[in-house]
Amino acid sequence: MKKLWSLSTTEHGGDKESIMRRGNVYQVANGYMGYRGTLDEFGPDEAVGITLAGVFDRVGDAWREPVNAPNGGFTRVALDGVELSALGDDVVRHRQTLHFADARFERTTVFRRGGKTLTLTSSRFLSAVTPNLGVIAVSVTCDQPGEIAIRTGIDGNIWDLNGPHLPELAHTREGDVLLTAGRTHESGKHVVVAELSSAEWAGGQAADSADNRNLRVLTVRAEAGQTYRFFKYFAVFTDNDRVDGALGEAAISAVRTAHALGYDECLAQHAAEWRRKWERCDVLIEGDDEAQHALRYSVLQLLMVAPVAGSANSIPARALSGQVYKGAIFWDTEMFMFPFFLHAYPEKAVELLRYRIRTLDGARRKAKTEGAGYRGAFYAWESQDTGDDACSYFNVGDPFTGRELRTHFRDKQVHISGDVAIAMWEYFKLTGDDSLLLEGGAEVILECARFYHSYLYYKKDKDRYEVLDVIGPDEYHERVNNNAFTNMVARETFLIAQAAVAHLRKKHPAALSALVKKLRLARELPAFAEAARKLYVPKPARKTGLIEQFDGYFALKDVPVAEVKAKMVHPHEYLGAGQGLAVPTQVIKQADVVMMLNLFKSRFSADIKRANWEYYEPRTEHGSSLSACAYALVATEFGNLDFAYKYFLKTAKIDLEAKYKVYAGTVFMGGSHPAANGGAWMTAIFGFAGVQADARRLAINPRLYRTWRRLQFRLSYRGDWFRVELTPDRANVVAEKTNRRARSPHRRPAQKSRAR
Ligand code: IFM
Repeated sequence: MKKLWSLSTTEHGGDKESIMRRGNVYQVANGYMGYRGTLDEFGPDEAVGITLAGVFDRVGDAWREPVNAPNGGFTRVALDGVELSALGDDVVRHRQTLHFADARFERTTVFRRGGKTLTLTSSRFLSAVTPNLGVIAVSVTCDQPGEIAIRTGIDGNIWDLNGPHLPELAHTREGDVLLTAGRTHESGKHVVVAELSSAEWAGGQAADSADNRNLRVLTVRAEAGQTYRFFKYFAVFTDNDRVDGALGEAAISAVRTAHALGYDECLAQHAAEWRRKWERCDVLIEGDDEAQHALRYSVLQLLMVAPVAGSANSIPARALSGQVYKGAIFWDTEMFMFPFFLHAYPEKAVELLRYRIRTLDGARRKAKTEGAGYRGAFYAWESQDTGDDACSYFNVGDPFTGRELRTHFRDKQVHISGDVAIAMWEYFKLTGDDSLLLEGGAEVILECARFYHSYLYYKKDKDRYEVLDVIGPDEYHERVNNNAFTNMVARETFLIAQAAVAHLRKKHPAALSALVKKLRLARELPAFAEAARKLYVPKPARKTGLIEQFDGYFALKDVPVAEVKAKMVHPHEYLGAGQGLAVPTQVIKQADVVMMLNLFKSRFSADIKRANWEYYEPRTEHGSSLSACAYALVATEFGNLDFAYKYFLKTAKIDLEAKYKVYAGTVFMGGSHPAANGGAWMTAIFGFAGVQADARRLAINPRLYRTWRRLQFRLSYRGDWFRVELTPDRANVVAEKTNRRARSPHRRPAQKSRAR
């Protein structure tokens, strides 16, 4: 049904925040860049942004952030000398739609001006075939004769949070192509945008390069009721692109090639590529349109921002929706987005991991320089292109005083390295492909283990290792000791390091000796085994089954979340850091112990999961978009499907309903939420479908939500593909014909979840 494949709104104006929000929700992206869902005539005041993946810049002392390209999609239409805008008073009707099937943004706005009605439509996509390319079709129709002037081309007025990153743009013209070029402030990286517009009608084109814009004016003496169409092709190239010759030439050639193909053919190729993506990755939910729509939107977001093949880029916490959170990559990627790619699009999972391999040196530098200085790899809490940490020591502003608050996200959230190692190993376990290990993945794992080994504290009287002075996933309690999640992740890293060594020893002994030699690790390796054995991990209490989040957590004030929030004096007040209201209490920001129960689900019984879920859930503020899905996932494990469903929907609709925090203290956090998108997918597939995979088997233990009549999806497992179709009374798993060892269809009655 069409409405399950699109998102529409008739809103076109409103306050800055709603315009910002629509920019996030209606963005299109292709992994190379993201184009916010803003309208053709908008400029920096309406937060137009073409955010480039993997291109970063810093101006002065401000935060380093991704670079937004000059806007090659700019168009303004004037009727009888008066420019029209959806923000003006002349709008009769407006509708904008994001088409999921081909990741395309469309708008239709009807204006009434001087007794004439003009309809403006445009259709925009970022090519899934040619990552540097954006294509737009624009049409105007007036019900009466009129003079129409269209200013279209490249807008060099760029919306930045901490710019300008391209301070001096050069606007030139090469024949029919407009070219705007700049260099980044910090490292002088070239960014070039070419644009070519072609009108279907014959008419004049005048150049117009005032106001830092590189435009042409297309004019037409419009006849009543006649539609005038033109097509825009723009291409962005930067020094990150590996091109032969000059970037400008590459950009010009890209738009000319696209123009020669024409809009329809560019769209046809793009749409065919999207059909292939959906064929692989769509999840069908029958019986619940709300869930279907929200989940499909979530999958669309993940597919749009997945890194381009060969880029070794990753996905920032706000994806490509702008510069918020410095365009940085957090643990969000490995823990919340990676599972989707691993199971549904392994080629993209590889890029995400290659990014961590590529930035290993940055993690090494961080380990050396952070705190007392450590060995191995301490991955950046907020990672950009080099892997050095973009997270500042004062990452939140106090809304009362405007002062910066010391936070320890950067120096104490040490679980990040283990999160990376776990993802690296998951890839090997679930695909059986050890090439990434050889490409640097094993080095990443060993360096992460080495980092933990140098971070551990040996407690002599207890003859055990402890992990002191950390922040777990719950960021409201800083500098705590023995956070269960962190300790578990650290221990897992040691175990994985040993398993990786064992695998290499068996299959690639020469590569192992070269690696051990390169890392000078021979004498440390036995210590990893000892660390795994003696590393203390808080256990469930015998009577209650409760796992203490960190040493002393249960002794904190036990007050309801509402009581803490009622004390807030400022709506943006941050509840953590030194003086935060949550600090002396058991109120936590996001799933922490519950996140651990989810990550290591096979190691805890349903009773333990239930006991901890019931304890921690009422104490969780869910102040992070990563929280609700962790609770949803664990709830499916012990059979609270109603709660799981509620949190599943909350996660899947986070951007659609805009129910998220926009400020942490004074820091603006708005943007899209790809980790929640991944969390929604995980809840559907691991939660309601009950998929669980390890190196030996792929198991399915369905526990469909009661209104769901069918849940259908494809999964990749150890190089093969399977179609899974679940109904309330059946589970069909069919091996695809193209699998290496084609299997016969396997049918069995659905097993009721043991937890129900
Ligand atoms: O990584 C998260 C963190 O867990 C909570 N604050 C926001 C970050 C980015 O999403």
